[in-house]
Amino acid sequence: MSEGNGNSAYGRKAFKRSRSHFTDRITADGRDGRPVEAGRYRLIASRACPWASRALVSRRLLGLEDALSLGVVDPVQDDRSWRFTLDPDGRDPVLGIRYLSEAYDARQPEYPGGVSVPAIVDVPSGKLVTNDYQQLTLDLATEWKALHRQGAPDLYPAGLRDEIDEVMADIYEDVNNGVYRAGFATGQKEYEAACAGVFHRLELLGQRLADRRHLVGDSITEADIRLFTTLVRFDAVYHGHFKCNRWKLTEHPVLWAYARDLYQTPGFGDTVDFDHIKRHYYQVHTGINPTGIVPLGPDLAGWLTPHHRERLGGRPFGDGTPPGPVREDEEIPAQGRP
Ligand SMILES: N[C@@H](CCC(=O)N[C@@H](CS)C(=O)NCC(=O)O)C(=O)O
Repeated sequence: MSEGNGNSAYGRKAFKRSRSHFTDRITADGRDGRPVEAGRYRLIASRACPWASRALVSRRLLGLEDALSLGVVDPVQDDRSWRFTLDPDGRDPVLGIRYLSEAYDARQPEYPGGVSVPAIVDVPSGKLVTNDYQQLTLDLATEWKALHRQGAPDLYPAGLRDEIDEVMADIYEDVNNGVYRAGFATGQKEYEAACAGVFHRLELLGQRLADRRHLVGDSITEADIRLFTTLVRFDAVYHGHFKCNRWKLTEHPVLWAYARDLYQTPGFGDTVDFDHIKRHYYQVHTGINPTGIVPLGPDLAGWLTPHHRERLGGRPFGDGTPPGPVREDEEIPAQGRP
């Protein structure tokens, strides 16, 4: 089970993330019986969830919106987990289901692994295909190429994969998952180790990014997406709710400018809903925040201020171009934006 409602992490001192359960891959050659096909699959995501948000960014950058439709769940789960209460009649308009668990049940009745996002569902059968958040975005970048928009960036270039994988492994361990280990620790020592690890790795990443615009090569890659999805949540939820409070992102000049640069790049900030992020963490993890009170801050205005990272050079989209405007039905409501 993943972190669930936060309470499942208690009863042991260190938080452990379980492995994703369904790992079928949607590929160009359809070797798992799931060929890439426009309109056949639906991505189900929570805008609150950092793992799902990777897929939201990739889908936008690659221009897969028409090929891979999107269902967004309510940021606050109930005891049956993720639900489609943001949609008319509380049903996903394409799948016709009220709970994401229905797609999991259609795949394997009462499977014990827990219901998580991101999830890709096969529309004709209504069955979950994959909730393998680590592989999912790599496949969007490499296997879905035939359906990418013209000018889509190469987010996982063949010649840079070793370096990207290495950077992402450290980011995953110490940053993406490190904040969860700090937040869900129930022992002082475990919390301190995780929290120290978060900031140690962030300092190293800050040094790496001091004189280069992106983490690997000179363009945006999957590594930047994975760091961004944690950084954009940092001050809103990880600093307070998860007690990763040695410093705020806004106090680290390099990482704050790096995060703003990406936030202001089409495909990144236009997927972020700070309202969903805050309500999910503060209302769902009742073990950590029993009152469920959602703080008013932080002030988000800074996200739109100049970052001056162009000075470092780099070509954010390589030989490609930025994505066009967000579809009207996927725009972030005003309360979720700076
Ligand atoms: N699928 C992965 C990672 C994805 C994940 O943890 N997603 C969270 C949201 S951020 C989730 O859906 N958790 C289940 C829940 O909260 O009910 C896992 O099982 O650990």
